[in-house]
Amino acid sequence: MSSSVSVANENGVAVVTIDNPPVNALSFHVRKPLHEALAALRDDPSARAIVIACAGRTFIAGADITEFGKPVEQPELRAIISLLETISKPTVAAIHGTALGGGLELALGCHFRVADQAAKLGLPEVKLGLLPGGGGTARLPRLVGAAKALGMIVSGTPISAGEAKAAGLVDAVFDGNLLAEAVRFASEMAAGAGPFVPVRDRNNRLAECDLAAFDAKAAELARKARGLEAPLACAEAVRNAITLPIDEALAAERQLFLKLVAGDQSRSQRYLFFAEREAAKVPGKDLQKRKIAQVGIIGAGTMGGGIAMAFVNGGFPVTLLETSGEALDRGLAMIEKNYSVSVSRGSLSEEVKEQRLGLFKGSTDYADLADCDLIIEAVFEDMAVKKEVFGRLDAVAKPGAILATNTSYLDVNEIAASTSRPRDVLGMHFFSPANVMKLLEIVRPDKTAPDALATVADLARRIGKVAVVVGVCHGFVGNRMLSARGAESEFLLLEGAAPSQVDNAFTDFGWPMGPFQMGDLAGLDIGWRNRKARGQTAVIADMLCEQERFGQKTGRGWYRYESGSRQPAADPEVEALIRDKAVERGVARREIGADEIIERTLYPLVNEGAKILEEGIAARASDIDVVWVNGYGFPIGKGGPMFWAGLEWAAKIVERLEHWHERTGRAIFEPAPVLRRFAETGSWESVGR
Ligand code: 3H9
Repeated sequence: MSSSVSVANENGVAVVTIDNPPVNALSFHVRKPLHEALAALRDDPSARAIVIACAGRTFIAGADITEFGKPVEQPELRAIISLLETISKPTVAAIHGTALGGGLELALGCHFRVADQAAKLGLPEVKLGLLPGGGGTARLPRLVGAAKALGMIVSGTPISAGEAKAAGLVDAVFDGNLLAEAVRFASEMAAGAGPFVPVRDRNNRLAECDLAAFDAKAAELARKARGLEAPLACAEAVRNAITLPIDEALAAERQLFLKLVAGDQSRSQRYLFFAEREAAKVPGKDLQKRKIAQVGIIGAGTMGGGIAMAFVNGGFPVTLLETSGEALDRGLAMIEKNYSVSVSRGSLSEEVKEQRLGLFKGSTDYADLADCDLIIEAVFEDMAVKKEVFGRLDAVAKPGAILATNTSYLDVNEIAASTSRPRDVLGMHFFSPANVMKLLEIVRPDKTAPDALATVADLARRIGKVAVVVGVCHGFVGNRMLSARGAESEFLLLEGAAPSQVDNAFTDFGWPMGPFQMGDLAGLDIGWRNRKARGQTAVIADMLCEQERFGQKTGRGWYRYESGSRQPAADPEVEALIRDKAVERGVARREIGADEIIERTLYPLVNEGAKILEEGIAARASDIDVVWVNGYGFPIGKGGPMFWAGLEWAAKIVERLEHWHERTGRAIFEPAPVLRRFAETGSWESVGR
């Protein structure tokens, strides 16, 4: 028997153990021996019951994602589940770690599921642009009801063993030796302790379903899907489970799965799954990490407070430093308010809130940072101010403490050089709100020690961030490319597009919102202040700010917001202002289509990404995609700008960039050599530096 699957007999209970590190995915080399083992045990009288368990850190994490897109090797997962359902002795899945996707579907093929109390169970296929394709959409509703199944399948979020027990997904939860308990449980069932009916034959929960309520919920989910096909297919498949005989529902699920797995959206989302894991592989990741027990944050504004919350939420005590008692009180009050909002929404208990608040220590004295292992400054974005802060840190921080700046644009080499310990200095660029947004750009100056980098990358994962290591340049990866994306915005307006047309082109593409809506949400005054500090101007945005149109917070920006509403309404005043400016500057106005908007915003975005790759600011094209999907809302169904460049056909991008370059003379459109090579080879990997 293959080493991936082994069988042992424990007092008449056959224990089938899958051992396929790291996560026991159902690769072909597992499926084949598993099928053979179950077929043999079905007819083996010495086995009164069967337990399926896994070695290592987890139960089965799903199908082997690397096999998608290749010809399927038999037996398929569905055949194994069908075989399981022909077994006329109790079958029990013993779940520890996570039972995900095809792993949970295999468990649904068993008569019973028992779980360790720390286990999690879910069908996360939707996050890969798929739906459960091993019968999960037909079997899960039979155990937990259609409404609960719909929620689990469309969100892809796993539930705890306790919740699974309450919902009817697992039959018993154990605290202790799971395998021994599972064998005992199976033995009792074999001795007649309870009926054992295949899940496919249990229809009671389905009969309870209110189809009209289900449809209303499904319609609501469809509205939120934003162009993604998988959530809609999930809802359709669960509905089939209610309305069709199970074999028809299973056949329909299969068809939906095959369509999704062959499509660009799932390809993009699977690519992103591996891209995120690749980004985590930072140079020196196997080095001994520095010990981080206490974190210091300088600046208790929106950014500093959010960063502090991110660490506290990850269990780290934080010393929060401000220049004055009032500023500190304001910052701490804001943090408390944020936690209270979570409590009122039911996402946090009062007890956890209190525990978290207990991890904050406020201070106005740099000396209080002396015991911190990592200190992050989140003060005003000004080189002189940053240098002063780092000078003071240099004086008080203990040897080996990592000193980080949260700058969004500034030269981290220069900041590092202003200290006596550049090996300990790096950038940690969080995204607002920092306790929510998953992206962290770890900015690596020339002299940072590899173990400092590895420590921060490891820490990022521990506080739930998706970290990407980037090099030093103005704006790093994300904000530098954002500038390229926005460079044409005002030209588009002057030449004839309304802000809403630009934003609609973006939302039709799959962005959560367009650049003007985004500006209004973030506050137009922020960009205005930055421009003024850098001696820059923006023709229309500056004028809006001069009229105190700062966006949502003042009720007027690129759009108008009626009394406290967040719903943007087109504002004729802004449109008139744009028209006047166009006349003043002699710009002829014309009809501008969505294609042109995409070409003049997203093609430069890709082009800038290519330059970033060429300069080595990002190590991989996939790192750039991870930044854009996690930090800026690039639609996941398109995989990020660099992946999308392949989907969009890079030769066309080059050709259109050349067209706009010729027409405008603007450098933003000059195709990067790396992009040209990508257009020829179809691979960013071959672009070399
Ligand atoms: C499915 O099941 C379809 C079925 O419905 C229908 C079939 C017909 N396959 O995340 P980690 C690798 S779709 C292949 O760092 P963690 C991963 O790339 C599947 N490889 O660990 C990494 O490799 P490397 C539905 C996989 O402890 C290593 O394992 N299931 C798979 O932080 C460690 O991963 C899912 O979507 C896989 N399925 O988290 C679950 N999973 O070391 C996907 C992981 O070379 N997986 N790898 O970079 C996860 O969510 C997390 O990996 C898990 C562990 C929570 C399990």
